[in-house]
Amino acid sequence: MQRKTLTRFLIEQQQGPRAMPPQLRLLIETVARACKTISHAISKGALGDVLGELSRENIQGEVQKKLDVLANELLLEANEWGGHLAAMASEEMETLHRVPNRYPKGEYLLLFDPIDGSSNIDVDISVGTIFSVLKAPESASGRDVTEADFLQPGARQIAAGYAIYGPQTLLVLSVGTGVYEFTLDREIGSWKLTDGPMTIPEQYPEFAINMSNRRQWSPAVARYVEERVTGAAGPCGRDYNMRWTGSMVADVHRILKRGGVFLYPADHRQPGKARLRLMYEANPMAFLVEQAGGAATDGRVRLMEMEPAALHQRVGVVLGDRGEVAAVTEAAILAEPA
Ligand code: P6P
Repeated sequence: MQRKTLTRFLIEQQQGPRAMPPQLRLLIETVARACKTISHAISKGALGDVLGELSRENIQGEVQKKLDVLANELLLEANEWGGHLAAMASEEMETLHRVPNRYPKGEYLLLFDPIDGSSNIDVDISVGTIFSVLKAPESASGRDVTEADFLQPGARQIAAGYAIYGPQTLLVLSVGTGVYEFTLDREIGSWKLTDGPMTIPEQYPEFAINMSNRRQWSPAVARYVEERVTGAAGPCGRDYNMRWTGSMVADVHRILKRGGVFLYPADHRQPGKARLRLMYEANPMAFLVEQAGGAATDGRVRLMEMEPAALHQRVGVVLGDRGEVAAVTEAAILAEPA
C-alpha cells in the first residue's frame, strides 16, 4: 500500500472544507524538515559530538544541552526566510525572534520547545520537539511584532504538533481537523502517514506523574493519585498502572496511542510555581489532546482558555482521558472550602 506523504496530506487539507492556507502548509513542511535534521543529529549520539551540556543557562535557568541550542538554531534558520512567519519564540530564547528585515514576513507566529525532555538525551531516552502556531493579531500589521502579540489563549492556535525522536522518528500534528501521525521513512527522507485521525482510547487505567513531587500536590491531586494506587480495593474499583518517562512528548504520545492521563500539577505550596510552560508545552499538547477527544486543564480550568500573562509562564497540567481529567477537577472542587 502506498502510504500518503505529509506533503500530500497537507495539500489535501488545502483542498478540504477548511481550505488550509498555502502559507500554513509551507510552515508545517519547514518545521517537519527541521525535525528531520534534528532527528539525524540526535541519532549520532556521542559519535556526533552533540551530547553533553554547555556552560550556560537558558532563560529558564536550566543548563543548556548542546542539542537544545543546535535544535533551536536549526528551527530559526529553517523558518526565517520562507515568508510565512512574522516572528518566533522558543523555550531557549529570552524573548521573541523577529524575522530579519532582509526576508519577507508572513502572518504566523511559531512557538517551540526545540528539545523537550533534553535531560534524557545523554541516557538515550526519547525526546521531542513541540511546536505551536498562532496568527499575528490584525493590530500587528504595519508594525514590528511584540511579545504581547504572542500572548493569546491556546484556543486561538491554528496548528500544533510534536516530533518524537525515539525508536522511530514520528511527527504528530493537527491543523484543527483531527490528529495525524507520520513516520519518518529514513531511506527516502519523507514523512509517511501511519495513523489518524487519532482518538484517545477511553478508560485505559494508566496515570503518568512524578511521584517524588508528592509534597507539592494539593489534597485533591493527592487523593486522586492515592485512589489509583489503591486500585480495585478502593473507590476506583480497578487497578491502575503508572508510567513516567521524564519526557512530556513521550508520555503524551503514549496517551494519544493507548489512553491514560498525564499530570504535572503546580506546586500547591507556592501559587504560580509550576514546571511546564503554557505557551510551547501545555497549549500545543492541549490542542492535540482535545482534537483527539481528550481534555486538558490546569487541574481546574481548561488550559486553552487561560489568558497568558508572560511568554515563559508556567502552569499545572492535567491532560488525556476525559473521564480521568474530570475526576481530578471534581476532586479539586470537592477539596475547596465550602
Ligand atoms: P521531572 C522535561 O524537562 C519536562 O519539561 C517535560 O518534558 C517532562 O514531562 C518534565 O519536564 C519532567 O519533569 O520533574 O519529572 O524531571
